[in-house]
Amino acid sequence: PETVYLKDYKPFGYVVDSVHLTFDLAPNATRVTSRIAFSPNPEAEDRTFFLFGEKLKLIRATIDGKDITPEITPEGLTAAAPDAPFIWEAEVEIDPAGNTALEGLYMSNGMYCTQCEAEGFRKITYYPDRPDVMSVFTVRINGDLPVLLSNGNPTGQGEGWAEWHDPWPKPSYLFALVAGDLVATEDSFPTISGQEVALKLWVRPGDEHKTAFGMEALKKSMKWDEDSYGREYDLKVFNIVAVDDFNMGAMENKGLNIFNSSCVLASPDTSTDMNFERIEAIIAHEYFHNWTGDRITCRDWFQLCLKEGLTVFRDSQFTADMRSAPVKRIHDVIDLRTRQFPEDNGPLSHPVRPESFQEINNFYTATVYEKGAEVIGMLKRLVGDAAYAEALDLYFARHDGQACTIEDWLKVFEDVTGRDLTQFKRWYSQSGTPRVKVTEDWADGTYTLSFEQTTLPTPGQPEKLPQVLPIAVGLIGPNGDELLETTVLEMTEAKQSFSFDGLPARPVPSILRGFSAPVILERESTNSERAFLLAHDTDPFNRWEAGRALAQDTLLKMATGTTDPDADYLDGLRALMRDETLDPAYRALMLGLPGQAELAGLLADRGVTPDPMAIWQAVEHLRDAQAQALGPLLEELYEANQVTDPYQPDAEQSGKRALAGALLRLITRRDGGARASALYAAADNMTLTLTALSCLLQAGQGGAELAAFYDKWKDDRLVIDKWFMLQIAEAAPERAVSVAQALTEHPDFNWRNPNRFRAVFGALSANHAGFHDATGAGYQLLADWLIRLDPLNPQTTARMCTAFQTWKRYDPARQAKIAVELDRIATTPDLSRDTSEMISRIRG
Ligand code: DPP
Ligand code: ZN
Repeated sequence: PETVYLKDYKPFGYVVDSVHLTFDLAPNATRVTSRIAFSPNPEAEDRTFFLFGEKLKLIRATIDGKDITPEITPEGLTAAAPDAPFIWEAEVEIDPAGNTALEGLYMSNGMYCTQCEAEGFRKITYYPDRPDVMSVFTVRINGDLPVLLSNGNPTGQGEGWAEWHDPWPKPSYLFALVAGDLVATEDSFPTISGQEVALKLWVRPGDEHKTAFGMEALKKSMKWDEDSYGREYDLKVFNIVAVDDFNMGAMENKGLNIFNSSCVLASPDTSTDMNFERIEAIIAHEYFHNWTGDRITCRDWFQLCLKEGLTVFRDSQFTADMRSAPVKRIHDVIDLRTRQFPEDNGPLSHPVRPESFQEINNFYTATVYEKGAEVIGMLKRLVGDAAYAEALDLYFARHDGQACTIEDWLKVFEDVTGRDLTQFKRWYSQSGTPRVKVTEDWADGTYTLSFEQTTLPTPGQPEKLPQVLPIAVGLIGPNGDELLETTVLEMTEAKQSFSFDGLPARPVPSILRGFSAPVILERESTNSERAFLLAHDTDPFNRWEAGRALAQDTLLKMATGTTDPDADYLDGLRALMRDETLDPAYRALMLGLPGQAELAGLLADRGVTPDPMAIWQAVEHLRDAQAQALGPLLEELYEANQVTDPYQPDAEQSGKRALAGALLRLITRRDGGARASALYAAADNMTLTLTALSCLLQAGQGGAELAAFYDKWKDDRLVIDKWFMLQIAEAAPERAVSVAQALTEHPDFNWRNPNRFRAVFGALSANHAGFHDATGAGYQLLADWLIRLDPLNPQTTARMCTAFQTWKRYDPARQAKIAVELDRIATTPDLSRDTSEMISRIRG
């Protein structure tokens, strides 16, 4: 496969002045007629007229009305075009019903829908399918279906047809079309300047009861973007459509967002508190793209973080405002450590702005998205809130309607602040997670913190340069009083010291407050110091971090020896659980432990080969110790955190349920499942039902409940996804693979549906000790199914290959077993470009 490089960027030889598309829908033979006005691009030298096009049957093509015979390859066509404005017309035939890759125009349960990001539009018609070619689209859809939607505003409709016009120039990846038997939940939103926007959330008949929450989330997002960023919506309608078969979470097509149904449909009966929170965030994310993505888009796909990092950052701010800011921050850091750190420190490591790729779909990663958002958070911390706001205003004013680069983005910050961001830009070009070693010194009332940063080599980048690190620090006196409020130290050198004078006593430092930089902090500390911070830190993130560090330390010792759980940790935990000033969601997080895969990574970092079973046992042992240490407090708090009001998925109620749920898991270790059974019987919402069921499964029970659950929900695909997932997630390590294997034989295992495939294999790979079963059966099962899915859906297959990315950390026997599976996948005939790129990078 061919590699594409950032350094090779060249503008397209022509500008697209307008696009008219006509779709004559038919499941296996849809006709797409395009009429495109091109004119020479004064910014470009090369006038090669190449249009991307894949899996298209060209019926006819004309330039200025004259038939032409272009040269056609599997990637596109080349034709002789005038060095003057001209009209291109083409008619192609495509096969939506046969499109299992879910890219381009495809069918899902009888409805037509599209996914064009990143390079799906070329499967719809011949086009300069690249984000820097922006144009105004007019679309006519002819089809015998009641609802026919495209981007922009509706301009006409009748029996079997509809026309749409999108006045905002856009790249083809933001094109969308939906046609089907759909019903809408309708509402409206008055924008700040008084424009009334019609809001419609389209679903299949039968799903109407799951739209209310999404609609509210949309209105909150629209309001928030006006209030926080001064961004107003710019069309008469905003459509959202829920689709069952979708590779990603959702897509920000201009005026017509298309969502994986799991990321928009919600009801108390069928969705958990976590689902609600995630849906609210994704609706916000896609809506926010209207300005950061659609109005201002990316020049090329290397700049993906320009829209994704910024939009993730914006949706995190939104969730922090709607719910609890500290809880959101902790969730984000857990997610970063779970998904991004392994990527950044393994064979798939790549910069936030990659410099080459074979298949762009493989770069919709935690690094581009989540580390990309962290980079913006650091920038904001460095320049301050006011300058950040000013820079964003300038960004919108200067670049509206353009396809931009990271250079454009950083320039607005330089212009507003007068700062030189040359060194900061390394965050975009250098891959790998910086490690920051901290040492300290105390003499004559002066306290000195010394930092040393290093980043290990990553693929293609043997040498690393120092990065700009905003390190938020506070100092706490021996009596627990804060001696220094949060102060941001700006580290730019490889080694740097910062001193604090006039202190009455040697302080305890609270470093990297709010996780002010996405780094790995390495500091010698004692458990009594951690316990002190757990009790006294004023920064809620670092307070949680102190508890986590205690848990981590004790788990790592337990996983490699026969130590007992640490008493400081258990004492500290008990004190916190009693602290009624702490909100329940926060206390629930305090009960959490580092993930088992994360622990394996930490051991590998310390030069110890992780044993997945030993890690699992250590976690089990510590859970038992938590249950023991909290004793009767468990029941007491469980009772105190019952929600008696009618169900609401808001922060307050969800926090209580999260705490009660975490407590119930511990109670189950003591009562053998009696309480969990009672809860299962009484539960009147999905959050409680799943809490109870997972407790029962963990206790080795729940067979009857599982069967009853299936009977009750067998017609609800999203709930049945949970049923698949839960059984594998909660299976004991020695059973996980056989449970997953049995579920692949279940009649409801529709493996062509990405959600169902992920329910099984996402859960299996997340069951750390189960997936890494010493027999290698987990590796083999996953590889079998990746090989099977690849010819149908390369994108979802390639994504799931990441389950193997950490393989080099394990023992030689496991590595050998994984190597066999990686070879087997790599040598599969006709392997997709997506999967072959992933496997070759993972093999290293
Ligand atoms: N651009 C989408 C999103 O992140 C993913 N295709 O919202
Ligand atoms: Zn996005």
